[in-house]
Amino acid sequence: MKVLFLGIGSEQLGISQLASIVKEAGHEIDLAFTASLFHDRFNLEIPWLNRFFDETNVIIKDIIEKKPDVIAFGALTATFQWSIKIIKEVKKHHPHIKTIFGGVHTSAVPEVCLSYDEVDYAVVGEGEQAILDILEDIQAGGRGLPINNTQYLDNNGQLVKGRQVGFHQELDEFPYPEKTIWEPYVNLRDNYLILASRGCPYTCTFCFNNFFARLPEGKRGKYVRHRSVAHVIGELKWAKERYKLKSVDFQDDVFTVDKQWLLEFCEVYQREIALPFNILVHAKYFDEEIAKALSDAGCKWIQMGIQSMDEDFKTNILQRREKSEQIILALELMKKYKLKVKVDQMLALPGEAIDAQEKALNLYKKYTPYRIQTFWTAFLPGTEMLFEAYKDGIVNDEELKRLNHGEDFYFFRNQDNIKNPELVRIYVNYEFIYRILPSMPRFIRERMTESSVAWIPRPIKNFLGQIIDVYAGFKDMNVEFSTYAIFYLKNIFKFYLRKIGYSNYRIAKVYANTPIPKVLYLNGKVVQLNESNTERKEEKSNVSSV
Ligand code: B12
Ligand code: SF4
Repeated sequence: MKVLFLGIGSEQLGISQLASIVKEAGHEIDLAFTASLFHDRFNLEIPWLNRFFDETNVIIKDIIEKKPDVIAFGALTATFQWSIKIIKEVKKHHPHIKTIFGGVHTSAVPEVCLSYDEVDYAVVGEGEQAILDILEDIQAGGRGLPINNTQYLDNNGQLVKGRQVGFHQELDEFPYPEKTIWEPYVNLRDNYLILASRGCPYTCTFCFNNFFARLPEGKRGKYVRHRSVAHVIGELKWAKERYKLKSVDFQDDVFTVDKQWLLEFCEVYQREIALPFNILVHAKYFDEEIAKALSDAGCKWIQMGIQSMDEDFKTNILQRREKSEQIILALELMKKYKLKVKVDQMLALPGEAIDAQEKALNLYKKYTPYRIQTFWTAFLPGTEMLFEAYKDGIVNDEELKRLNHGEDFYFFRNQDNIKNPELVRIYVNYEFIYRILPSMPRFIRERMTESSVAWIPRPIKNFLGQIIDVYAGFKDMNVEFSTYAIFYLKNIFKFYLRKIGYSNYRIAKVYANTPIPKVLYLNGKVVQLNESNTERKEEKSNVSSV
């Protein structure tokens, strides 16, 4: 069958993984992608420029021409409505095309997704087995027995729910993600996205892990799982050769969660890959041995969620258990080992006292990170935080509906949940200080207070804050910034090429046309198998998985 995946704004690792699985099962795979410039659901939001560069209609036309059997999409709350618009148009021309939705938004509110007639299957939770089972079901004529991790409406409009099974335990059993489908659209060389593990030991009330970890019925298995070091290194070796990688971006929720794995990884990575890399950590999983190993291995940037400096609020309401001393220790160690840290700080958390911002500001004055990234609390569907906000009347019925349908969802700029304009004004002042603080000399930093910036008009604060933040990103050689800028430049170039009728320009340059190796897991080690490698083929009967 021809399975076409939809992509928007950036690579989606879930799609890369599913595409490789679907391909290995013998189906044809394809990707329709839009950069969605200036409305990338990531950072930049300039509506009039977005209208100018909008190419949703190009995608729709492309899909109508390609006429796939199946369209598959991994929905985030911010991208859900975009995908609905596409499938509505496509289905007008080809009503027989089946659509499969998965991803965190679908997993949070499957019944909302299925309320759109154009969505045929909603996958809840991990989708590797579910997508294969659905494709089989479609091939057999459709809507047979319930499918695990899947929901759909039968011919009478009745909801059929498959069992929610546990998490896949052996990540090495999956083939390497299919990166090649992104080559025409995404810059894979400058900042290569990869995951070495899945899951998080926490279930913070505002995060998707809050419900995702609890999806399975009965035995769920371990939620935090790692690929073997060899499996990760194998993928990076392949990618290094094919794209001449410049840096690697690990998107694991807490990269340091398994210390033994981490120390082994750092040693092998330094020897075999030796490229700068970025990670995300949690203060509770950070000590001197880890900091040193990361630094020796070439780690450059670390992202650490601090979110709130009110310890009680954090423990009782956010379900985050780290202590302020652990945060301070982590920041000190990062400084000692020259690991550039970018911290996440939340604004307008419901129920958090405003003096928590003052505590955070004092922390950042003393242990100044390279960047303080602010997030206005966004209520994600499926999370306890949204549930509580609804119960407390912070979110009303209409707002709940709009959130669950993914309408008007902004991650960075959401200020809707604070009804008091005076409070918004104070938060805006803190946001401005956080943005500029890392670029200020010490003597100014120490004198900065919320009231000292209150006189600056708000539009100037917004503009200046963004400019200084971007300046700091480039000055500190934050690879995310340069990659983002290059992505925009290349896509604008591509947009104009398309206007003059040329559409074959590829964004990722391929240096060595190495096919993605098949991976064998043999006696606890990963072995790579090429088609020509007959010796290894003979060993196939001894291996535990392919
Ligand atoms: C890497 C990452 C990014 C990267 C890559 C973008 C991407 N879309 O993956 C970058 C940095 C660009 C990014 C940006 C954003 N991100 Co982000 N990001 C992540 C992160 C850390 C990992 C995602 C991932 O690869 N997971 C691993 C894969 C294997 O899991 P998965 O995607 O869930 O896929 C599995 C299942 O969901 C399912 N599945 C997924 N898709 C499909 C499709 C089909 C057809 C099927 C059957 C199944 C299926 O099967 C997959 C395999 O088991 C997650 C947190 C997390 N740990 O998941 C946040 C996360 C996805 N991001 C989030 C958000 C909010 C964003 C932004 C909107 C925020 C922002 N403004 O920065 C933007 C959106 C950009 C965009 N256009 O997509 C939220 C989404 C919450 C929500 N309800 O929508 C998450 C969950 C973090 C959180 N706060 O809770 N992000
Ligand atoms: S520690 Fe981070 S990734 Fe883990 S549940 Fe909390 S916010 Fe989500």
